[in-house]
Amino acid sequence: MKAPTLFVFNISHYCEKARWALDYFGIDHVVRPVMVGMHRSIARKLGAKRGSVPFLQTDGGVIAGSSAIIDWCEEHHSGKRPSLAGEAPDQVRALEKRLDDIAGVHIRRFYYSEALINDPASVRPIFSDGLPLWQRAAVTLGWSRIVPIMIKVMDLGPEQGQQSRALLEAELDWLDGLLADGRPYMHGSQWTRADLTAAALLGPLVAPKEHPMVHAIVIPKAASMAMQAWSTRPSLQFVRKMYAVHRQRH
Ligand SMILES: N[C@@H](CCC(=O)N[C@@H](CS)C(=O)NCC(=O)O)C(=O)O
Repeated sequence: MKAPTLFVFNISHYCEKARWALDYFGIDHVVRPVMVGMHRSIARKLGAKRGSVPFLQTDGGVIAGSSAIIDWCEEHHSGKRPSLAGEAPDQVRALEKRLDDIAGVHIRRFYYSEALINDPASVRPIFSDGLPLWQRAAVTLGWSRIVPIMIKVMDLGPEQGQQSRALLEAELDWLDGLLADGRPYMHGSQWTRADLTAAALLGPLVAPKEHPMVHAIVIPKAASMAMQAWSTRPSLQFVRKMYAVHRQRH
């Protein structure tokens, strides 16, 4: 099998989720940062049903979306690492979906609503790192046109940022509550895809040292204050622990 290629935005926490799954299962792969704006046409050309990153180019076709990529890993790993499905796969998937749909979306909107509105230049480097030279130049020259599109597509703004902050905080309350009985993982006694998802999507709030990308993100003031205020929450201590124990890189 040829090593699959994972197409990513460096900044994307959903991409970190997919990358972590590939690393966890020990599946040799290439990580390829893709230029914002070109990602959809590349995905389409490869035959992906969805244009968002992450997508994984494999011998057998393209796999789009972090959950589908975990499914693919489950089918293609060498069997050396335990499955991430957990003891109750449907319940584990429901936890994963909740994290994908709420925490993942609102942590991103909270961050970009401050960073892209107040200091868009601080976001640009992470979108050009790792690209071929001409694409880096295109991102630099086109950034002032890319930013308003991102603002529109993600519905960013000061009010939206506050709204997302509140929704994110409610999800942290929920996760704190779930972990309050001292359980080691979100469901059952095994490390599952729900735990990996929680850690990858909330990782930017914690900036764990094992994270391959988060240290390149410039954190704006309100986000940084929230990170400090939330740092002792059980949910974020859990994220730190998941990175320390389970995030081996290959
Ligand atoms: N639920 C999807 C979310 C993927 C997603 O939202 N990706 C963002 C980057 S964080 C993206 O590609 N946005 C640009 C686009 O959709 O064109 C997953 O888990 O893969």
